[in-house]
Amino acid sequence: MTTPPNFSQIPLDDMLTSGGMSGEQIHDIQSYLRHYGYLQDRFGTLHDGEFDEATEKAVRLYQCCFGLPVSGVIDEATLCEMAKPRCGFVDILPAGSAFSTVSRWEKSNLTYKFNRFSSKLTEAETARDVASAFSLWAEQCDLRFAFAPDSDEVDMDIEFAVGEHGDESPFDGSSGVLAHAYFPPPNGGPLAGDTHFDDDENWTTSLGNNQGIDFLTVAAHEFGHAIGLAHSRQRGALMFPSYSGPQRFLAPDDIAGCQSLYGPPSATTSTDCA
Ligand code: TQI
Ligand code: ZN
Repeated sequence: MTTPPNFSQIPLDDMLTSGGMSGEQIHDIQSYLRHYGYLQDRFGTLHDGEFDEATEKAVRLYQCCFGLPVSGVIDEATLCEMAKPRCGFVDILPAGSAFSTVSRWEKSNLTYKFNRFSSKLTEAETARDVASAFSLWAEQCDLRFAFAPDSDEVDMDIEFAVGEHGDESPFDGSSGVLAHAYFPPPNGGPLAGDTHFDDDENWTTSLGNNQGIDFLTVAAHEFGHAIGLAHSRQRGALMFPSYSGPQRFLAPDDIAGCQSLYGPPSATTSTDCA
C-alpha cells in the first residue's frame, strides 16, 4: 500500500493565501483522497494535478464523512483535518469488494507448528483440520504452508490456551471470543502470524451433529488474519466478523482479499496432480 502525502509538512498558509493551489499541491490532495478511497475511477475521470469535477466530488465526500461544511473546496478546516495523524485504513472500499488488509508476509513459504494441543480434540484431528484450513488459502493465492514440528523458529505458532495465556488478550471462557490471530510482521510484533484458540470452547471437528464450534471454520478465519486480512463487510465471507455455523470454503471476497496481498497461486507449484 502506498503512503498518503503528509500534509502536516506543508505550510497551510502558503496553500491558502497564494491565490490557489499549485498543480503539485492538487496532486498531493488527490493522492490523499485516492489513498483513503474518496477518489475512485468509478466516480468519474480524474485529471491529475487539476481541481476537476471528480476531485471536487471527492472533496465533498471527504468533508461529509468528517462532519465538515460541505463546500467542495479545499478550505482551512479541510486541510487541517487532512494534516491530522490518522489510521491508515481506507475509509471507502472499492465497489464489489468488502475485504480489507493490514500487512503481508514478504515470502511465500511459511512454516507452522503446534505449541499446545486441545484437551477436546485429538492431535491428529487438529493437525488434519489445520492443514485443511491452510489449504483453503494456499489453493487461492501464492502462499504455501509447511508443518515444521521440529523447527525452533517457525513463522506461525499455533496453540490452545484458556484464560490468561501470556499475551495481552486473555480468553474469556466458553463462548465470546473463540480465538485470535496476529497479523504478519511488523504488525503482530513478536507474536506476528501466531494463532491462539480458546480451549474453553466446545470445539468439534465433525459436521452433522450441529453441535459445538467448527474448529476448521474458525482456524480458516484466524489464518486469514494471520496472513494479513482484516474483517470483510461481505456477509457470507469467511472473514465476516460473526460465526454462523460451519463454513469450510472461501467466498469470492476472501479470494479477492488474499489475491490482493499475494496474487494468484504460482503456476509452477500448483501441479499437485503428480
Ligand atoms: N475472535 C476475533 C476474530 O478473530 C478476534 C478479533 C476481533 C480480531 N477483531 C479482530 C482478530 C480483528 C483480528 C483482527 O475475529 S472471535 C469469528 C467469526 C472469532 C470470530 O473469537 O470473535 C471467527 C473467531 F467470524 F465467526 F465471528 C473466529 Cl470465525
Ligand atoms: Zn476475525
